[in-house]
Amino acid sequence: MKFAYVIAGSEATGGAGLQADLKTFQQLGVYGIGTITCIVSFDPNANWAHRFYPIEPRVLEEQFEAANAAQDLDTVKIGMLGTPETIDTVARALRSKPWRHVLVDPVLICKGQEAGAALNTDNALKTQILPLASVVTPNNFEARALAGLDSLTTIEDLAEAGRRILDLGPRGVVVKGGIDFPGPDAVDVLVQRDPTGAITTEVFAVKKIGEERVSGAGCTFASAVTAELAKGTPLSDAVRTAKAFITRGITARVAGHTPFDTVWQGA
Ligand code: PXL
Repeated sequence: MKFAYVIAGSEATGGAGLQADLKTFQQLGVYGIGTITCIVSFDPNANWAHRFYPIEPRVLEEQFEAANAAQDLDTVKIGMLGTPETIDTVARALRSKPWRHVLVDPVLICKGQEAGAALNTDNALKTQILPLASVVTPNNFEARALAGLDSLTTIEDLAEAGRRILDLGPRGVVVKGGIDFPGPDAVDVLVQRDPTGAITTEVFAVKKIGEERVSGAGCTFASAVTAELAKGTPLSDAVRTAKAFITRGITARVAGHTPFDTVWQGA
């Protein structure tokens, strides 16, 4: 059995966060184990405003202890952390043992949330979590924030953002253009630094499936990469598989009474 571990937030509608991560792990044939950092419960009577509850650090540590006592985990995905205190706790836990892969999905805001609400959280993520990452998967907004660039409108911009984020420590960065990227294609750029220090760039493009955001897409993509890495797949092939997986999941998206459709991992 191959195991994939995720440290992320619970999302009450089932569309994103830990729920999307575990569904993705299952679908890609790895045994998923999750540790909850926070609960996002939303308010359906207030336009689905985010209601956010951090998990007490001690409870987070206990989950980490139990997960890692139960199985020999070496591949972890980090999703939404939420507060500087949670980031401290997760950074300490990650440093307590060696990992083969630490994939960080740098969730800065959720769809529909106000941008820039929590600058201290963003800064803590950048200074404490990113240096522990082997792979980072920022979306267009997160890549601009982390790379300090105003706009990403060309493939070269995506690659430049990726190179700047490589300087924060990871071996690989997948910059996702998403629907904000101009043109008919959903373009992702993988930038990797090999052991000799040489930087390679690969472009993954498929036709966009509409121009609407789909909830859980980022979480699902990052957990698909994580599941593949857990199986021993090289990063470039893991990204290719994850891109095909999210393309199928978005094509088969599920509507609800929520502002955004959500990914169907079972497609
Ligand atoms: O899609 C980003 C995201 C990640 N994790 C959790 C979330 C969201 C967005 O709502 O709630 C827990």
